[in-house]
Parts: sequence; structure tokens; C-alpha cells
Amino acid sequence: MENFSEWFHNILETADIIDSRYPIKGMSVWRPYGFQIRKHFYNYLTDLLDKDHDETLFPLLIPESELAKEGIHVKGFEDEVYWITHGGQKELNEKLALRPTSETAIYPMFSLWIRSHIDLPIKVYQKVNTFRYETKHTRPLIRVREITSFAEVHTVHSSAEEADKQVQTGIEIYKDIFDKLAIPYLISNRPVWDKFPGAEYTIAFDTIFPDGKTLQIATVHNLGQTFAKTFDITFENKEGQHEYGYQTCYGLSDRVIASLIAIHGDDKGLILPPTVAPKQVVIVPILFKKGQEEVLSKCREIKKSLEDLNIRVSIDDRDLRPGKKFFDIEQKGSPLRIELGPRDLENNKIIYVRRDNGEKSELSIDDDLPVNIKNLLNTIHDNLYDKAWAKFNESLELVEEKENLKSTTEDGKISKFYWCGDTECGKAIEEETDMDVLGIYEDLDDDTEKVCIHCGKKAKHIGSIAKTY
Ligand code: 5CA
Ligand code: ZN
Repeated sequence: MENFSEWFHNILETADIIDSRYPIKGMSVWRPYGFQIRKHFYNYLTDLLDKDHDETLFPLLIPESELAKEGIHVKGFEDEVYWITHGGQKELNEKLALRPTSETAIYPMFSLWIRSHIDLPIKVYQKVNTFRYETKHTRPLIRVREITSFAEVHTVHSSAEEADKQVQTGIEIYKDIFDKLAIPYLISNRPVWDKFPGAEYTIAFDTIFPDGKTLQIATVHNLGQTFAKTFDITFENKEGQHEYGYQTCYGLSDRVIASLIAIHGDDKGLILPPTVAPKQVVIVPILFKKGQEEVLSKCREIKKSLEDLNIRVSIDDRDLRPGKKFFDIEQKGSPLRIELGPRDLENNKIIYVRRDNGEKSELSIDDDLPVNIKNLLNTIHDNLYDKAWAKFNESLELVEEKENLKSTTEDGKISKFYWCGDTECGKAIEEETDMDVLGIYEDLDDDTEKVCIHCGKKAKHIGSIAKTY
């Protein structure tokens, strides 16, 4: 992959993921194949969230008066909001915002719903589109103006401890989802100057793209009582006193799909983890004039037996030469291709080719075939996971000399460095390297002898820094 950006744009088109020729900048069309990948990702996410959250749906539009209530929050988003000013010909009395995120849509309602500690905790989520008039360079799925796959959770608790615990729960849910997609990540406590507008602290997941830039793929925020005070979310505690609620919110987006495409793909096209592949197995009948019906009927039999194990499988019986089919199947990233011709049928075996490593081998056609295929799919997932993590771990490097910080990071790495934790130092390092501090990677013990890479004072943390999208 010589030029990642070009590769990425091409693959979105050739693999039928999205069409970004829609005539509004930053907005694209999900095409059927991409939509299926998205659907499988969403199904995993929904299953995880449904265990302990309730799905809801709030309106897309937010009155200006609500959006403007929380000062820091509105400041963070004011340059990115799309406004509706007219209904038909008539100018509206109050402008309406297209949600850039939904705190200010949801929290006024929380205020009405919550009366007592009995009503808590509340844990709701919604899967919606959100709109941000991004001023940085837009890129399909990575930085869009209509975020079409925004899944946001909002919770309210009766104590600060419980809200802190919920942050951990959010982190565990996202680890789980990224493991399912074999996406490696670094978890950082974002620096104060880069936390979510209105949050006490922000925990972020970043992954690294083939071009060496990192992408924020999910965030979990502890909102403390800031929004509760603004939106009057109070409850009567066990002692009969009124108290403000403690809140968290967390979310992810289309970027997750961008990551799984970018991280696993190769020059031939997509490589999809079996968890999200629309077709996990594609069977290609190798047909000659003689014995066509036998081969096809065996293919159908195998297909049925795989479907009985919930494997997503199709037969590519298009009237094309096998070479062309192999090319298409590889481009679309199906994890496993099965070939069956008359001679294979005689020998009672199938040929399979793994998309993750190109390995070609055979399996007997017997009662164990479906289970063997299922195991093979698991092996493919594990291999993609191990490969992606191995590469990711190689991209992390501890840098002790300040002179080396820029060059290491420019090599496409996430650099770790000793840091006193002061904003001044963090910002100075960002300025000098022209990179972004991702945040705190790890806290150091009080008796550490390590010193800040910038000021030489005693270090409090190991920070991380990278080129970011
Ligand atoms: N209300 C909170 C939690 S949902 C919130 O909005 N957090 S956020 O601003 O950090 O956005 C959540 C996630 O959406 C981010 O971590 C990032 O992965 C993704 N995201 C943000 N902006 C964009 C964008 N323009 N295009 C694609 N994804 C985005
Ligand atoms: Zn320092």
C-alpha cells in the first residue's frame, strides 16, 4: 500500500462501501455492501448495549435556547452547528440546530423524568445521525459532516463513584467491540485542553492507520454534575435531600468502519474479519461441460450445511470465468473462498483459500466439514487480531530524548514520553513537534526518578503523542 489515502478512497468505491459523489461535501451514500458491514457492526454493538442500557430515540432538532444553555459545551460546538432558520417561507421564531451530539436534546427530558434516587440510574442510548460542520479537511467515514452511524450513550447516577464505575463499563464495552472487529487501540486520558466540551475528563480510544496517523475511534466522558446543574437534573437522595445527578456519556461513529477497512485491507482489496463480513464464505463451483449438475448440487448441499451453523455463505454461480470471480471475492474481502470442481468431487474434498494469508488447502467433504469451516473462520479472526495488534504494538515507542520525539513520531509511531502533566509543557511539545498529545498513557509512582521530557521536573505520567487525523 504505497499511498494509503488513495487506496482508501479507491476501495470505498470498488468494494461498494459508500459513494462520496453525493453533492454535499462531507456527506456520502451507504451502498448495499457497505451497509451490510455496518449492519453487522451495529448488531454487535446493539447486543452489547442492550444488556444494560435502554434504546431510545430523540428528535434531530434542538432549540437554540437549549443548545445555548451549557456555556462550555456550546463554545465547543458553536462553529460546527448547522441551523434551520425557516419553515417554508416563514422565518422561525427560534432557530433550530441539527444535533451535533445530543446532550442538549436529552438532558431537558432527563430533568422531567428524574425525581428520586429510585429513578436512577438511567442508561439510555440511541443510534442516529448527527451533523457537524467540520472545518478541517473532510474524508469519507473518517471526518464527515453527517455522521451517519453515531451511537451515543447517556447515563445518570446518584453518586460520583457510580458515574466513575460507569466510565469503566463504557470502556469495557468498547474494548469488546474493537476486539470483535480486530481493531487495536490505545486508551488515553485526554489532556485537559482536548477533553469533550463540558466534561470532567475524557477517556479516548485511538487506533493507528497505515499512514501512521492516529484516529480517535471512541470516547467515554465523565460529565460530573456540570450538565445536571445547567439542565436541572436533580433527585431526592436517601436522606431526603435534593442533589444533582452525576452523568456520563460515550459514543462512537462511522470511524469504526473506516478503521476496520484501513487496518486489515491490502493491495487486493478488503480483508474483513468474519464477524462483519457480509459473506463469510463464498463457494465457487468450477464447472466443465460434463458433470455440472453434480457439482452445483454438492455446492448447494454444502451451503445448506454451513447455514445450519449460522455461517453466512453464498454460491458465486455467475456466468464468469473463475479467475474473475476470485478477483471480486478477494476485493470484497470475504474471509474464506471454497472451490469445488468435478475432480474435487470425485476425491470428496473441497479446496479453500484464506483471504487473510492466501493459504490454499483442502478439507474432506464429510459430516465435520461445517464445524471445520467454522473453526477456520475463528482461526482467521484470531490471525487478523494478532497481526493487527503486533503491528500496533510495534508502532508504540518510548522516547527519552526530546530531539527524537518528532522524528520517531514522523516515522508513523505513537511516541510515549515522560511528562510532568502541566498543560504548558504539553502544549509546548505539541507546538515543537506539530503533533497532538493523545493524553495520559500511564501514571507514574510518586518515587519515580523519571523527569519531564520538556521541563526536566519530576514526571507524573507517561504521555503519548502522535500525528492525528
Ligand atoms: N456526546 C459525546 C459522547 S457520544 C460525544 O459527542 N463525544 S465526541 O464528540 O467525542 O464524539 C464521539 C465520537 O464520534 C468520537 O470519539 C469520534 O470517534 C466520532 N466523531 C466525532 N466527530 C466525527 C466526525 N466528524 N466524523 C466521524 N466521526 C466523528
Ligand atoms: Zn514538564
